Amino acid sequence: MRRKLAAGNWKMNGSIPGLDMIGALKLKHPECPCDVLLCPPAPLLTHALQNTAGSPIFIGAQNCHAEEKGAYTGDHSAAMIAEIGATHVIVGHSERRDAYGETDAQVAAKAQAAQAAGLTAIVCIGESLAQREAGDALDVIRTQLQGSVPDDSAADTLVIAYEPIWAIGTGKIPTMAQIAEVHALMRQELRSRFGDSAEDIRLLYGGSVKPDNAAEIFALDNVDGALVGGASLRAEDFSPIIQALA
Ligand code: G2H
Repeated sequence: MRRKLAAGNWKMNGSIPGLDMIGALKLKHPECPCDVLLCPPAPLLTHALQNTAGSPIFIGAQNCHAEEKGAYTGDHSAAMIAEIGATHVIVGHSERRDAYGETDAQVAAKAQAAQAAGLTAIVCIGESLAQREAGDALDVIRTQLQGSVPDDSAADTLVIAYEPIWAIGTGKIPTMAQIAEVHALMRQELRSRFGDSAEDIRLLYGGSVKPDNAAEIFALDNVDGALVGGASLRAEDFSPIIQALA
């Protein structure tokens, strides 16, 4: 049985006062109905960890370097994220693939580094609007999944987030049939690669998840939760999404 996951990706948003929303979530979720993860910007990670001490909320980073250490100004390693007590890291978000030219191979290397450091890697994949309109979405997903997920991934250190690029921050979402189709494909691809353990890998949907569409998305087969951007910044938006997973 896969435990559902509500993951918040704050991107380059938030502040120390903004972390007060964690307190609001704690009050509302003394016993979490699902796993809850927040990924604030790196400078806020230690503050977020202090805020969640004693609570069931996990804290993760939004990126890591594939190397353990070295002359990589501005970067941080997976081991550093793990050392401060964070448990997850997002890799391969389309905003990083786009802005920094991250390739599937680089994403796989980051995911591998994360897993080696004891973190759970949340590997993001998703097609562009042009790819969707050209009828290539499933091929793109298959290729990204193959190239971005390390071969030796264990199910408990791997989460896949399907985020169609055209749905990110736009308020548009795919049809439920499209989401279900991609998630079924991902499960099938993972099954052929990892066998029975693929049943334990959590598959998230991401892209304009809001309180008013969460329940419908979460009712779909193979959707084990969401990677939520804008709606994870405020407790009043994120709480109903968490509740929709209960
Ligand atoms: C997709 C998502 C979070 P939003 O990037 O990963 O953002 O929910 O704002 O579309």
